[in-house]
Formats: sequence, C-alpha cells, structure tokens
Amino acid sequence: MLENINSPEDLKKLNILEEQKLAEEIRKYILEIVSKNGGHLASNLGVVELTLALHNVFDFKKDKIVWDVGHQTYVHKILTGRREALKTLRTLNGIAGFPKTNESEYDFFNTGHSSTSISAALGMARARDLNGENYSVLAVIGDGAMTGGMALEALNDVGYSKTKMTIILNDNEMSISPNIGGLNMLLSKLRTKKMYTRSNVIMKKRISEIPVVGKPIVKMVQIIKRSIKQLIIPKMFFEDIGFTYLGPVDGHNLEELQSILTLSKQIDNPVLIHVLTKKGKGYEIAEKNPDKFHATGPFDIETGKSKKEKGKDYSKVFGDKLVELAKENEKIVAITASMKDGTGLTRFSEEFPDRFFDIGIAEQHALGLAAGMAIDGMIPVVPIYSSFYQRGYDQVIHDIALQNLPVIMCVDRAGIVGADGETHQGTLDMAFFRLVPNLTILAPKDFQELEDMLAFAVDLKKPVVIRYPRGGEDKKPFEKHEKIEEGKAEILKEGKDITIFTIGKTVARGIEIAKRLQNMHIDAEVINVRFLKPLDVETLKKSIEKTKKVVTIEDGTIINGLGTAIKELIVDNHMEDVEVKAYAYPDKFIQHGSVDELEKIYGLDEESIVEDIQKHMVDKSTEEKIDGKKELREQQNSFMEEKTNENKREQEEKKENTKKNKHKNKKHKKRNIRAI
Ligand SMILES: Cc1ncc(C[n+]2csc(CCOP(=O)(O)OP(=O)(O)O)c2C)c(N)n1
Repeated sequence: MLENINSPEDLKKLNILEEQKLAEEIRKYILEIVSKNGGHLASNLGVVELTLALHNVFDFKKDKIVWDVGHQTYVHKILTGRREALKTLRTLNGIAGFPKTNESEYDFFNTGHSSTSISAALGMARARDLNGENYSVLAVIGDGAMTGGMALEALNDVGYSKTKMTIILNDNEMSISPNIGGLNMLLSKLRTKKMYTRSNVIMKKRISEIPVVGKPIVKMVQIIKRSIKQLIIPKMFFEDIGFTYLGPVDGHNLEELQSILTLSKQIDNPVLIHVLTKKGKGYEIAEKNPDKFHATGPFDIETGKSKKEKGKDYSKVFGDKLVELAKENEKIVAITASMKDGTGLTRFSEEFPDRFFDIGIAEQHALGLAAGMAIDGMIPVVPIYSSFYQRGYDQVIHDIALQNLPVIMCVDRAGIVGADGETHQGTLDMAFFRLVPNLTILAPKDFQELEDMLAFAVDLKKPVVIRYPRGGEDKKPFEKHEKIEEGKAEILKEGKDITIFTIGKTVARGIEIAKRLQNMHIDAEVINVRFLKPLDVETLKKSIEKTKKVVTIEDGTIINGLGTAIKELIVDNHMEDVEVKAYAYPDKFIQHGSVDELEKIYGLDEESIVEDIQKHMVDKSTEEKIDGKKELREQQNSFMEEKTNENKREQEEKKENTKKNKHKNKKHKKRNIRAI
C-alpha cells in the first residue's frame, strides 16, 4: 500500500480498510527508519491516523497546517512525496527531523521549538482574511506544548478574535515525561467525558440542515446544553474563551477523526478539536516507555535496546553533582521546563521531591520563578538547553541579571548538537549572554571542571551561566585542574610562538592542535579561558604580548563570543601588531548532520584548524625560522658527513702509510742484516 502513496491525492483514493492497512505499514516504515537513524519515535507513532485523516479531509495544496514542535511530522512527510527520502532522515543533506519550508510545498512553517503553532496559524488566518481568500488553517499542538506561554497567549487572542481556524489538540497525556499543570488537570477531566461519536455529529448536521428552523434549533440546544454543562463539564473553558470545542475523539479511529474534521470545516469561528492519542502506538516497547522513545538514537527493534552504549555525559555529571551539593545546602532547588531526564535532573527529583519543580514547557516562567525564589533566599538551579534559553532571554535580563540574583543558569546542549539541526543547535548562547550586565559566564573543559564550576557558582551568590555540550568529554579528561577563581583563566601549556585561547568543549582540541604545531616547530601557548565574562584580562594580555599571534577556538557563533571578546581586548588595550584568527561557526543557522561532519564543513575540526593556522598564521619569520632550523640541520648533517668521510680518508691514508713504512723497514732491516 505504502509504495503507491506519492502524494495526498493517492491517499484520497483509498477506502477506510485500505487506510487502516496503510496506517500499519507507515508505523512499520517509521520504526525501521528511526531504529537506524534515530529520531522522535513515540510522537510519530501516535499521530499516524490523525495525519491520515487530516490529509484526507483537507487539501493542503490550498489549506495550511502548522505542526507544533514539528517533531511529529514523519507521517506528514511520507504522505507528501518524501517517502523514499525519509530514509535519509536527520542525516547531512537528508530529510530534516522537523518541518522545513524549503523541503516541501506542504511544509508551511518551520518549527522545532514548542508552542509556536497557534500564533503562526492565527497569523496565516488573519492574512488570509485580509487578502480576501478562503481556505482552512490548522494548528496541531500537543498537550505538552499547550503548557507553553506562547500557546496560551495565542489561545487568548484566537478565541477573542473569532477568526476561522482549527486547533487540533493532540492529547497523549505526555510531554516528554507525563504532562503536568492545571491545564493538564482540565484535560484529564475532559478525557473521561463521553467520547465524541459520529452519530452526535450526524444528528447535529441533520438538524442544522432543516430549512429555516434548523440552525436556530442547533443554536438553542447548544445554549441550553452549555448552561447545564457549565455546572458539570469543564469543556466550557475553551468555549468560554471563544472556541467551539469538539471532542474528545479517539485519535486512532479514522472514521471518527474524519467526520469530526469534516464538521470543523463548516464552523466559521475558532474550533478546538480534542484528540486523544497514545504515544508510541503500535510498538509495545515505546507504548510502555513513551519518554524513553520520545527521542531516541539507533536501537534494536526486537528488544528496544540502544545500539550505542550510552556513556557518562555532561547532563548526568551535572545532575549527580547537584544532588551532592543539595545534600550540603538545603537552599538549592532545581527547576525544569519539562526536560527532567534530558537535563539530568531525574535523580534530584527523586531525592528532593520538595525542592524539584517541573513547570511544563515554559522556559520564561522557569526563569521568572527562579528569580522569585532567589529573592527569598533560595539558590535556584535552572538547566535548560541552549536553544531553548532563547525563550527566556528577557527573564534572564529583566528578572535575574538586573536584580543581580543568585540564579544558576545551566546551559545544556551548548554548541553544535547535530541531527536535530537548525532549531536545536546551541551556537548563540555565548553571544547573547555576553551582552547582559551582571552575568558571570563559564564553560568547563571536562566533567570535573563542570563539577568544580557548579560548586563555585553555588558559593558565588550572583547570577551565573555555565554552558556545556551535549554528550561526553571530547578527549580523555585533563589531569590538571586548577581551583576555580572568579575571573581567572588557566594556562594549560606555555609557549612562545602563538597563543591558543579556547573555552569549554574545544579546550581539549586546543591542546591537540598545540601538539601538532609543536611537531612543526611552532611553540603554542594554550589558555583555558574558563570565564567568558569577566575575562581574565591580565593573563590574556600577557600571553598576547608575548606571542603577538592569537588563535581563538569556540563551539559557538563567530559573533560576540570568545573571538570577539579577545579582539575587543586587543583593540581596547591598544596592542599593536597582533595577528588574530577566530575559529567559530559562521553567522548563519547551522543545518542538521553529525557533529563531526558539521565541524569539518565549518573548518572547526582539529585537522582543518591546524591546516588553516599553517596557511595563514605561519608568517615569513616563522617559516624562515623553520627553514633556518632545517638549513642549519642540513648543514650540520653534511658537515658531519664530510667529517666522517675525512676521518675515514685519513685513517685509510694512515693505514696505507703504515703499510708502506712497514715494507720499507722490512727491506731496510733485510739490507742491514745482509750488511751484518
Ligand atoms: C521551547 C521548547 N522547549 C522544550 C522543547 C523540547 N521538547 C520537544 S517535544 C517536547 C514535548 C512535547 O510534548 P507534546 O506537545 O505533548 O507532544 P508529544 O511529543 O507528546 O506528541 C519537549 C519538551 C522544545 N522543543 N521547545
């Protein structure tokens, strides 16, 4: 069945039984691909029927759809001409794990971050109305994403505006972990309500079709029902803020889904359809562990076991150290915006349930909440992925930094993250945090330094940002760990020809690069900058004055990171004749691919940096120095060679002479004997 589906038109030719069969095939296909490439499995298995129904009822050649987060669009991609291409999912130049407008005419809005869909869809619907056009606009949003402030702001606007659009609330009771919050309490009451059935709709439709009196009757019945239900059924929340609420509907029943979607098309006001789905549907292992299979690396389908053994990573090191610190300091509290496992807080949540707060996908609120707790004597620790910190930027500035509050902001997944691509690469955090007054910004070179920095941050009593990458240490851990002192860099290797300034993950690379340069007779000094802010101006200046050649390496954007900080330092201190080369990601959004591939593409791997330094930084004098040394050695060698040859010659001559002399003496002796 699946082989014949090349566009939504092909789907529309199928009958319901064929569609059900297709749903099964799609699940198998997604399972096979994700088990090889990794990706968001459970959410996609949960929306197979919903996506089929949407493409069956709507025509996305003219209608528009925005997928919230966008991690659940594999089925949509399969149905819209990307079936075969999906085999390249999340690989370099392959199909992205999220909707991309440049990938297909059926992708209308790029997503990756949560809770944006309702705003975008409302924007499209308003533009449609202003342009005098007529088509449907939909947003598909999960119950997890609905906890985000932006989604709630948009709901508030849509309901009031009365704009014709449809929100599909895909309720699987899960964010990544089980969903939380008051809205979830409301939804759980709605879930237990009698399911929507086709007969309700058919009845409603038939009455409304009775000429003249039909529509008023439906309206009157609705008013009466509403006033009675207001007392007992909480669906009124949505209706009261301006939506027609339809549902709940079984999200795995194709017929029910198609009829409720068809009905929604006839309603001219905002509609919210409450769809109940099961995360991981059809793959038992994922159904039982929806959080583990929310996003996964390659795994074995039979057992569900990961193909790569998961080693220790920065998030785990962070979480374990935080537990240790929290045992000693009862003021430490941890806040997560729905990323308990991802950020390493599971142990903390178990050991200190009263000091742990999962507040939903609400980064802004997480940081505002932290500020409030800090005011009243707590030490809040808030680990958020780098790219999601973008959400809470004003809270960092206005709520935390401005009041100089001791909030510890841990920036997980900082730098390049790989396969999740543009929306998830954490390349911007150093740049945007560096602008903010009062922040201390640190990045550890290895696990132990993260532990040390965390302990340092707890004692600092100021707002601190600690950024660390996805995964584990780059190379084997460092032996040397100087004590963390505020604003102090660490000199890891002294040298006189060139200085390598680096921070965080790339420190290990700096050391390797220095070793290679040494083989080329370039003596590099390596400085672990540690504090992007405040910079250790004295140490850095001293090294620059010594070598006059500076290289900066960082896992972030070229704008306003370490490279910029060093350039500013050189200019501000009127340091002349200094050559600088900054290695960082360019000023663009970085596509998906493996971390290794992306580093190579952007010239940030060890090999490329060494080559580039050799090409651009090794100037005439160093070359001459190298050439000079070579020449000297060559001269020495030929001198030695000549010397040995000369010695040999002399010895041979001597030998020859002694031989001759012996012969002469013999003759002489003989003559003498004769004479005697
Ligand atoms: C701003 C932001 N914060 C966090 C995330 C990480 N994240 C991706 S999906 C997800 C859960 C989404 O839950 P839901 O909307 O219910 O969708 P489901 O996966 O359950 O289908 C989270 C927290 C994100 N993408 N964006």
